[in-house]
Parts: sequence; structure tokens; C-alpha cells
Amino acid sequence: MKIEVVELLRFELPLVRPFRTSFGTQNHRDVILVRVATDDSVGWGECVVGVDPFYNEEYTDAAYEVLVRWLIPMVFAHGPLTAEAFAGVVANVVGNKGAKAAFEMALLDAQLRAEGVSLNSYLGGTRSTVPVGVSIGITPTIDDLVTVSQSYVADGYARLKLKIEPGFDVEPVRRVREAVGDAVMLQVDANAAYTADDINHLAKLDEFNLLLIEQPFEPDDLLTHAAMARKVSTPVCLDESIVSVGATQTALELAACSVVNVKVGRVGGLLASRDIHDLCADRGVPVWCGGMLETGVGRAANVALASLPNFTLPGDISASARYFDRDITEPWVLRDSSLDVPQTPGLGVIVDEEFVARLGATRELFRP
Ligand code: OSB
Ligand code: MG
Repeated sequence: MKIEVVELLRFELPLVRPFRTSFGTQNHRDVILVRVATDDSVGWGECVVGVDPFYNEEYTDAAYEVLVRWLIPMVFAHGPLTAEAFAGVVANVVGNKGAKAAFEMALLDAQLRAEGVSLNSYLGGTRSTVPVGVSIGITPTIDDLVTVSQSYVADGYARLKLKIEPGFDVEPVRRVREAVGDAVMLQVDANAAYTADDINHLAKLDEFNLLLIEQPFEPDDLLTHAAMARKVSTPVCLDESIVSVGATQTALELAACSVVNVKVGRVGGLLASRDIHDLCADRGVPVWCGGMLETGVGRAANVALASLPNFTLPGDISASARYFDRDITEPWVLRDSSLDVPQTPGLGVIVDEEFVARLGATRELFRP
């Protein structure tokens, strides 16, 4: 592809309700979109990093700067390229995987639109709908959590993920399990809020028939995750620790987890995500697609990815209404606790640029 223009759009999109995790509260998304225009097509990518460096080390101001100062100039200096070549072209930039993932997504979207190929078929997807769940933030009281959980079940979600932290774990899970019954799939996510001393406490979660417990300990502390996996019967899943194929190999080798959460923005893009999927499939380890409160753009990427065969657990890929009053693409709608996989070229969604402009988006243009 010969790139003619790269554009960065940035705007805030309010969430329908605050999203609190063990590391902080989010009230809105600070969205960066990458728009790539080639001689014959346009592609979009979403940068999903947080406003603050609390989930991982990236944050939106830094991601924007990395795009402007390094990624865009490197791509322009390289000349015509394919989406597959992108990771190699920007390999000198260490980390910054959310920024890279956004650019790669836009390139892949442009490339596949030009070829008339849908993202799901390009990646090797085998499903036309993907089962999804909803990630529920920490609430002021356990009663609130029960109410919110019941309302999502009423909306049609067959799988709930509860955020936990020290002081908000066993009792909230007990109450939600009692309220929603055994038929609802339930899992928890600690976002690294615990230490090795908490293993016996976390083992109390075993009685609630959870699908998994996600990332109880620090991202680089694989040995404590392995110790936990030996002690508790609830499967241990890694999120923050899974930053690359190599990190995934190490985690599996150490038996630090038996389930893997794949996030496009955490591993550096859709192609690395597919590689991690393939590795886990070879090892017989199930994966599922994590979320970062994406807009309709990032959600399209997640839905296509989750259509691959080893994505056997429901993803954190909820309907638009769970996140925003109005999405920036056509809304994603829940049906049978699933989302439909777009079959049209590229990501298969259209960005509502008029709405994005009304949100006050800044647009910065870059040419080779
Ligand atoms: O740990 O999975 C996480 C959102 C922001 C940062 C980290 C996480 C999350 C979620 C959101 O759980 C899931 C979603 O997008 O629905
Ligand atoms: Mg997580």
C-alpha cells in the first residue's frame, strides 16, 4: 500500500456509568483513532490505552506522541508497505503496543477493504456470531452489584465478570452467585491487586463455580500465579502478563495459567493476537477476547478476532449500549448473548465522522 495521508483523531466519549477497577475509576474514554488513506482505500484503527498509566504503562498522551514522533515517520520513511510488514518497520520502538496496535489495525482495515476481504475471514475466523459477556466494575455496595448484575442478566448476558479487590471479593461473589443462579457463567478479575499472602483467601472463591480468576498478581510475577494455580481449583487466567507470544510461552511453560485473555492493544496488534491464539490452540489452552471499553471500531476488531476457533470462552465484548449512549459506528447489538461477526470488507464498520466532529474531535493530518 502507498499511504497518502495518516490522520489522528482524538475526542472524549462518556461512559454510561463509571467503571471502577482495583486500579481506578474511568468515567469516559479518551479515544485516539488512526485513519489511513491510501491511493484506493481508507482504514481505521482505535487506540485503546487508558488516560492514566494504571492498567499498564501506556496512556493516551504518550501513545499520541509515540504515533506522531516515531510510528508515523517510520512508516513514511519506509515507503509502501503491507499491514504484515508494519511490526517489523516499527520494531525499534520498544513496547508502546497500544499505539502500534492502533496503527496496524488501520493499515489492515485499509488493505482488506481494498482487497474486498473481511477481517474475520483474513484472520481465519470460523464463527458468524461470537458469545460475549459483560465486565462489571466495583460498586459502592454489594447490593448495588447485585442489582447491576441482575440487570445485565435481564439484558441477555449469559456471562458476567466481576471486578474484585481486597475487601471486595468473596462476599460480593457469593451474593451475585446466589442472585443470578448457577446457569449464569461467572468469573472475576483482580487487575493485579493481590499478593502471594492472599492465595488462601482467594481459594475461598472455589465454592462459586467460577469460569476463571483473572490476573490476581503483578504482571511479571508468574511464579506466584503458578503457585496459586497449584493451590486453587478455579482456573487462573492471565491478562496484564500476556504482552507477547514469548510471554505467553513462558506463562504456559511455568503453568502460571490455564486460560489466556487476548487483548489486541496489549499485545501490539491483531497479528500478534492471532499468533498467541495459535500458540494456545497448539497447547490446548483456551483463550478469550478481553476488552478495553472500546468504541465500535475496536469492538469490530475484537469481534473478528473472537471468531477464531480457539476463542472458546465468551469475550469482554459487550453491546454498544453497555458502554455509551451513542457509539461512533453503527451500534453493536446483543442477540442470544452474542454479537454478529461483520462479513463486509475490513473491520466492516463505518465511523460516523459527523458525530465524532460533534464530540469535539481534534484532527491532525500527516503526509509523507
Ligand atoms: O482488566 O479487563 C480488564 C477495562 C479497562 C482496563 C482493563 C480491563 C477492562 C475491562 C473492560 O474489564 C472490559 C470491556 O471492555 O468490556
Ligand atoms: Mg483484566
